Amino acid sequence: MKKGVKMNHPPRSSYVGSTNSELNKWVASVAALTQPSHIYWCDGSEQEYSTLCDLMVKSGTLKKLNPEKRPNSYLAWSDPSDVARVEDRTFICSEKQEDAGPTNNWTNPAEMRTTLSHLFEGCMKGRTMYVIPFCMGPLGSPIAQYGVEISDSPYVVVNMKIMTRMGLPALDALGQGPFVKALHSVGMPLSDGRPDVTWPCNKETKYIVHFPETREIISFGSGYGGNALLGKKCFALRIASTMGREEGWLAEHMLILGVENPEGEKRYISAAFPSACGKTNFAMLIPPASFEGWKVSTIGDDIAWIKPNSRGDLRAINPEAGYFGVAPGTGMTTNPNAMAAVAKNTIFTNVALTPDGDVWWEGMTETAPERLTDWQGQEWTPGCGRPSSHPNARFTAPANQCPSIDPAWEDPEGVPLSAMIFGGRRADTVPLVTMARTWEQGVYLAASIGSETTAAATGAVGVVRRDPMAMLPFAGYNMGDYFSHWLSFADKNLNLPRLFLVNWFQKDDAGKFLWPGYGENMRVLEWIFNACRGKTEGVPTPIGYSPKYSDLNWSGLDFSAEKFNRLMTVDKDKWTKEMESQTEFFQKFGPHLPHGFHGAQTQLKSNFRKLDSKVSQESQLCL
Ligand code: TSX
Ligand code: MN
Repeated sequence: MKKGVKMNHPPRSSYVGSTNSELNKWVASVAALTQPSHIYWCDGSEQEYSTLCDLMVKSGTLKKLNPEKRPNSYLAWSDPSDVARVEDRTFICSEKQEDAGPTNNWTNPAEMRTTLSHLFEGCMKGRTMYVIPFCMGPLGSPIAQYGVEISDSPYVVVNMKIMTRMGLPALDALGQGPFVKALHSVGMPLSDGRPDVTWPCNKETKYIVHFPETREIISFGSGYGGNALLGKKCFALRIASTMGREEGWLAEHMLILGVENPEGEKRYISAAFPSACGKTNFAMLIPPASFEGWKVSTIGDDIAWIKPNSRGDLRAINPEAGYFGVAPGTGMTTNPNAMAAVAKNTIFTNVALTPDGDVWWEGMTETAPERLTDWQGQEWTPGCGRPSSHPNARFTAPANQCPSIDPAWEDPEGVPLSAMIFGGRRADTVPLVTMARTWEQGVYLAASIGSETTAAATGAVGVVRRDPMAMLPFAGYNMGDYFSHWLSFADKNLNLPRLFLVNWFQKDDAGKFLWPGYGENMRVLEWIFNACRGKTEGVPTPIGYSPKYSDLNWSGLDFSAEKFNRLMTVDKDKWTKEMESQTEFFQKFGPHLPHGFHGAQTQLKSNFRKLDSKVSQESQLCL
């Protein structure tokens, strides 16, 4: 036996096959197509996790970190060409193109299946095919859903162990029931004894494909993040959003947090933000010292599944069991809870290695270590002009290691939502916080959120890239129909949460952030907590209700009424342009755009006519 083959030998399965005949049939057919050397059924045990990590340490995929600095933790460096989700290679293959909508790539499903079956033929040669049963959501929860990923990547197995309820308990709970088929290959067969590389992937060909009608996912060519950990974006957002539309629930790109006041009253709030707005930071917010007795707790940092219960409450679960968070920018000043969560039992990907076997990334500490090995294995010093970590470097950490984890985070019934927040990254126009008047207005404003582009992303600076509900890359069906699905919740006699719009990112004329953000967002969160309980009125503005300066608790922060009023301004001229730009964006949905959106915009325009901008600003200035 050749050396390379032996290194790739899998651990011994604790079981082979399942009682689910559909699953057994599928595994057999995939094995016949992909021709792996071994088939391994994952049991999800700690022992299996350790064995696979050891295997990857031997093959060079992982480095074991210093157990004194970072117990039971590992570092992976990916291929430089395989560092992020590939949106232009992501497809929604519904029978009709119209059902994928104008914001998704579409290919006819039969045609796509032909393409993929050629790519998958023999694509696991020389590798082990792992069968990974998993549950999204607490095991046995009425809101949870099951999936099985077949993958030829042991890195996927150990990440799925952290990110989902994976292995025998999930398989047992699945029983004979239905499951989402999620097929993944790194797309690099080891034919004829070809040696492996430390990060196998296919540099030429990548496909991230969803078949919403048959609830299947097929991913080829990438081993990274959302391209490969198929329970997350592919299942919990794209496939689940189509399930939710059919079944009357929502799969959303939202964090979920709990807020408790000093009197012990508690509410749960979800929040949707586009990428690079600090969702994980907000989910793990630590109130300023002056907020004595207030507690913020974390249920989830990325995805919420929201389902009405029999009493008409919207109950939310976090379908995930871990955090797959962006490392750069995460540090003791920005997010101490996340730093505690990644202190042990964590897989790091594309961050730098310290000489003493720990990890480092930009923003982890104020001053960089004198010497590092960067994410590409090169020597690195603070002055060398390159970042030590890839900007999209990640940690994979168990959710329950976060000190702010909410006691109810695994409640199978979910937590009841009192408010939903929508935010974007806007230098002006969108105020710090407003509460929508109605569900319809809130849904319209949520569909209008977006972030201003930075030079890095597109070259054009200051152009708003709309990202409705932060779901643009994650809707598994026509986004116009998605808006209608959201609006339909108003007709169901539910206890609907109040909807809020926030913007932490306004800038002054010199380009400086006007709002300190981070923990200081607690001041806004307190107002939201009170507003959704009807404990504070707010001042009417054309786009909803906003707090007066005196409605916020300013203790411990030197922040003037003048600055606050600037952050709260709803400028008529800016909003006239804003609504024109919104209209232009929504035009692409054609006949799929709900009538309610025309109504919402007509209403907004009439509000601006009625409430002259000067009057509304003066009313806000009543201190
Ligand atoms: O996560 C962020 N949040 C939410 C926190 C709960 N970030 C980081 C975004 C990138 C991931 C923020 N950045 C936030 C914010 O509220 N606000 C800003 C903008 C900002 C940046 C630096 C400062 C202030 C605001 N610095 C000082 O005020 C010193
Ligand atoms: Mn996300």
